[in-house]
Amino acid sequence: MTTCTADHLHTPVPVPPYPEVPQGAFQHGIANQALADWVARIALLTRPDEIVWCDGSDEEWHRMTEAMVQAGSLIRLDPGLRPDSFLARSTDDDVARMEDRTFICSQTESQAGPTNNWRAPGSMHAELDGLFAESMRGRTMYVVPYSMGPVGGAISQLGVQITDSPYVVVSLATMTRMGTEALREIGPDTPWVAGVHSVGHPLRNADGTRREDVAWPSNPTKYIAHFPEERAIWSFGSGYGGNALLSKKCFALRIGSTIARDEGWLAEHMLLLKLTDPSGRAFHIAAAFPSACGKTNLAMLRPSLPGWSVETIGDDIAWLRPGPDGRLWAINPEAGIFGVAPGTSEATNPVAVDLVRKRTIFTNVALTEDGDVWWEGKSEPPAHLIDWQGHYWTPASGLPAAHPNARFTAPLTQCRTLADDWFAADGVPVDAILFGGRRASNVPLVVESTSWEHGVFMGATISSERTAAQEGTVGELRHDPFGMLPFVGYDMGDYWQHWLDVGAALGDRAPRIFQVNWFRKGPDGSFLWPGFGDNARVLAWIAARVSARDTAGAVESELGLIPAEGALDVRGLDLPNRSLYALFEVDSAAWLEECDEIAAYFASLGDTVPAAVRAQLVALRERIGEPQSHSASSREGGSAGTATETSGRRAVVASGVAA
Ligand code: GTP
Ligand code: SPV
Ligand code: MN
Repeated sequence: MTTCTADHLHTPVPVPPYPEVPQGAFQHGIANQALADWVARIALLTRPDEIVWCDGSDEEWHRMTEAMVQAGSLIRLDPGLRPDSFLARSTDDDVARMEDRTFICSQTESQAGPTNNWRAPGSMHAELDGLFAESMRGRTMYVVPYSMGPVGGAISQLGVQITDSPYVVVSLATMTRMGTEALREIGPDTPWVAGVHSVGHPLRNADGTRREDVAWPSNPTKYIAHFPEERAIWSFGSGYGGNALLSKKCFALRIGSTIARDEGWLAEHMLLLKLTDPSGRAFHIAAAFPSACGKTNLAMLRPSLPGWSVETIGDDIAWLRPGPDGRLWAINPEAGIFGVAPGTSEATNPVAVDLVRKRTIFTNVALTEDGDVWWEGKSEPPAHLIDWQGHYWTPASGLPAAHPNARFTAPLTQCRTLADDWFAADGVPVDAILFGGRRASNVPLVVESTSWEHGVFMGATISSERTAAQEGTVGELRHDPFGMLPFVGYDMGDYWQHWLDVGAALGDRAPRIFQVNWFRKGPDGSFLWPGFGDNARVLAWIAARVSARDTAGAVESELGLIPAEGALDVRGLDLPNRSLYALFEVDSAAWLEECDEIAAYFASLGDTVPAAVRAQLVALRERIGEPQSHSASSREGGSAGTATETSGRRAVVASGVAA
């Protein structure tokens, strides 16, 4: 077995004439025979004009982005305003993850469970072979090796994606540790996850005649198919985000969750941050929120509380594994941020604003007259723009200038709040896990679970209003357990049981679990909580709770432990008592309805829902008891005094503000 050198990896391997590609033709330098054979087999199927092994160098990134500018698939932004930055515009049928085109092809349908689309692996492979047949004619096939997590780290994993999209290659170069170093890690017996991706737009017809390329090639037929037993992903027809960057949701979460189940760890849709209190004590916090519900923002939070700091480790995915010391250790397996652009501003997320000042690929944002980018919420709308579809736009156009799921792709090393911990090969020990969603009603600002089982119940019962991150109706409330509804690669009930098992193994070394909700609304429809930098106030309470040996700072509510009087620092906030009360109000009637709804949801998941999770629902219903007729009127009343009449326990929170 020869070792690999960067030299030959640079050189395109000539492929034609077909079909005499010898088995292992691409193995020179590749220590793993299965990898060499797989590349040859995919080339024989898809028939590209050439094969390029990507090395992950700066030179490669600049060469490829420049070629895409020449080809018209990227627009270079003004080099003075946004150096090394580009705008890509997708077609309007390829703007978000497509959950109805996403499949888990496990051996049996019950392994995939009721929340996933399932297809038998044999029939899916047959259909995909038909679609991929000669799908890369006239194009370059890129072989993209990458490491998820620090190369060689205890929690890290390796992957290789084949793609015919240069946009995907330059995105993966940012999003993962991509290139020669990762390829070198794949020894003769090293496991790696295989990803095959084609946009499905060959540049030559079957008769050899030329077919025009377009700025955003794609195919009306789309599949994002996962084969957990093979540890393989096949994606056809889409070039966007999680559909096409197979390292992200496909590998790190869907295939990752099945590997994690088999090996006793957790692959989660979580941000990871380091919180430091004024005394210098550090806490590591992981938080799972559904798509477009605030992970990137929380990971980069600028605390409004003096003396506190937040450093970023990850903003979307965390892999958590019990360590030799019996605690739960976590890494961010990614190297970049694929963040939601709309809503990002100096006021909401100055760190992200700074992150995207250079070397950033923007997708589906608007273009300004001077060659910069714009999106809703960035600033006052300019007088005119070119919108995300390339059309002239003015504020009177009545349509968003940027697509609501417009995104930026930038390296984490550009994040000025990046924690040194991101580089730590074996990750960080986790002190607290947060579950949250976008809930206009019912769910309080923060609640602490009373046990791991109760925390798993909190994760299992997350509901959230749909966002633009996936196709579907925005605003509709849907269950999204652990923020993982579209990302668990096996049966949902079995996944909950796996969480219970991991907690049991961790015992009293397990992180504490909390539920948070930044999105509760008042009667006038506006957010009750200022959010963003003020979320540090909630983190500070969580840190205090993690440090506390007893229930100091907390009181019981029907839903779990909430801040005691004065324990949530709201000094300096313009927050009426009425709002603080409403943020923690437990409306019994609404919660009994929610319990019925949860029971129906559990029933829809079948008999794999763990008994311990069902028992939590029974206990919750008992704690809530009969509906309280006066809860609605006290909400209207709006003073701490009125709150006292409703519930002595919650009143302590409300009176804390006045103090
Ligand atoms: P994915 O990348 O899709 O997984 O999203 P995410 O969970 O990282 O969400 P992100 O932080 O990008 O936030 C999505 C949207 O929610 C943005 O428009 C934010 O401005 C908004 N948002 C984030 N945090 C808060 C908050 O504390 N309060 C309010 N009101 N909005 C928030
Ligand atoms: C999400 O939808 O949760 C994202 C964007 O983070 S994507 O990479 O497209 O999945
Ligand atoms: Mn996400």
